[in-house]
Amino acid sequence: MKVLFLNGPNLNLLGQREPGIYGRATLADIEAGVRKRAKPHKAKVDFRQSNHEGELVTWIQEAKGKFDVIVLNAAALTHTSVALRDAIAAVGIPTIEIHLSNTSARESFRQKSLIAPVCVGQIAGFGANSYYLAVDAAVSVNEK
Ligand code: CA2
Repeated sequence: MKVLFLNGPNLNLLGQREPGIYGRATLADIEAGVRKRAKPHKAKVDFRQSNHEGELVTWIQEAKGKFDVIVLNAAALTHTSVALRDAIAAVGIPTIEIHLSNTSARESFRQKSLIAPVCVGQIAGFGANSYYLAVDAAVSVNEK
């Protein structure tokens, strides 16, 4: 099985600022943890980050026929992007929305996700563990 992990704007800054909210792990640390968690499942992982909405849309479109599950931390685009929502709906690949922080317990503008209605589920609030739990969720979604 092949899983595409996509990370949105500013997640390349992880570990450098706001450790109280997002933790001390860098995105490279998290990628290494995801690969470790995927190994026993024999799942192949592609792990990417972009600060550009259009690039994320292109990657979602290109995933069709190549990946079984998408795991998406769309970062701030979660709350604004109709384009990402439409891309997820268009490709029809089961997509899991993830967040480091518990977005439901934060500012009101973070409590609305435009992508949630087109995702199979959400994992939020567990820091880097949200990514590792998403590996298990991706495996179970693919077994359905
Ligand atoms: O909790 C999450 O994973 C978020 O997707 C993170 C986004 C935020 O806009 C979402 O509401 C929730 C922010 C990612 C930016 O990460 C930073 C990392 C270090 C310093 C500043 C921002």
